Amino acid sequence: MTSRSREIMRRATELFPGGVNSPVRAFRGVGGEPFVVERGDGPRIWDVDGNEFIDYVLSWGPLVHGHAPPRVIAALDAAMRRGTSFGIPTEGEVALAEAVTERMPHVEMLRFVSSGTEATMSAIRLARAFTGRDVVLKFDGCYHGHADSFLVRAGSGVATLGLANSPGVPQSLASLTVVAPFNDLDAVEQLLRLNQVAAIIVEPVVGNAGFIAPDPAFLPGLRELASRHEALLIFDEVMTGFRIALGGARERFNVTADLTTLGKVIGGGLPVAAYGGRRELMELIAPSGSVYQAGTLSGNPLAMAAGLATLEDLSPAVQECIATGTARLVHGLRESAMRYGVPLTADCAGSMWGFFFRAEPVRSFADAKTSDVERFRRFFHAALDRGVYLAPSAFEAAFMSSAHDDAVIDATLDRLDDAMRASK
Ligand code: HOZ
Repeated sequence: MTSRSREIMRRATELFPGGVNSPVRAFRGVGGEPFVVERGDGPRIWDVDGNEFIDYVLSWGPLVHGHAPPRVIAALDAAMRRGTSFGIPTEGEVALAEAVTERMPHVEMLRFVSSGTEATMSAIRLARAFTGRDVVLKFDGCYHGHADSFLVRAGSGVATLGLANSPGVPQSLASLTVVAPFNDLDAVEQLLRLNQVAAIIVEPVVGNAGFIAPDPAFLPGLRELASRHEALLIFDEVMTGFRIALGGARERFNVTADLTTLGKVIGGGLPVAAYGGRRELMELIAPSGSVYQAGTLSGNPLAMAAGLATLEDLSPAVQECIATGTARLVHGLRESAMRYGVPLTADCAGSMWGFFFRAEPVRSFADAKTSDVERFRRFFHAALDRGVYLAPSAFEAAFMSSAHDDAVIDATLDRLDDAMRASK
């Protein structure tokens, strides 16, 4: 790392735990120190020392059109001049909600919040109120934000740092969360028999334990089991929403959840998330009903404008084009690994992708943990040295944007091929 980044990180370390405002950014999963970013443009970012990187983190998913897309910047500029926050209804909230429900008709009604954690936390409260039950069923390695009920065998930073759970979560609350392995319907059925489960919450394609796709029978099986045991099914689509398909998991897998949580892409890089679903459920939220949830900056006009401009530019043709580029990148990565005899499994869904250094497919977090994390670290740094920024953890998905054109993908493949060779 060059000097300005190092100097800023030295100051940051005095001010923030680990020098960062969200754990995975600290590079603990790969070693070394994070660089400090100065700006982004399309598929690229530059650090404060002038180094350029092709970016596949994309702010951890939101930037489906890359950095500073002109349409989003123009929408923000116009919104900002009208005022930055009112705490009163605005037309922008309605316009973004209409854009969401048009693409995801099963989300009949929704509530905007400001982070994915707020969305999942609120969805669980609603599920508990509706069913009159307390237990939540989640999956090993799935991450649903940092609310107490979800910090039980979670993915993302929790997995990256090798923590099982988090101190500070009362045992009485943690005991209300039961955990099954992803892709294991028998384990789910057993837990449903033993517990009065309010909701099953799942990332339909896991992105917080690395990228893990569901077996074809898994999501339909969850739907059937949830209905049979009168539990709600919650798809946490904070990461997958508008990425695995414009209509999310319902469109891609033909399975409909009772509640859906969204985030990342719906804010176009500003802090927006949402939870929504069947009208009968959402009507229980205050002030229609008595399940309380509120937020000063919920539906913030800047965030609504950025989200709307992002979705308006994400036509089926654009989505298809990003997905094609993603598949080409993943294919090229597999070829590189084969060329150098490196065991690698790589996969994608729409504009979300990932890989593990392991020969066999990964179906669960237990599988993911047997991948060669040391090799991942070497590969991450070799890629970074060659100007490709991947997520600094073996347990995070990667993303693609409409700004990554064929030339950018070709350049990436050349650099990753060299990184693969160098990190053997
Ligand atoms: N939980 C995010 C990735 N799954 C990381 C967020 C961040 O560090 O910004």
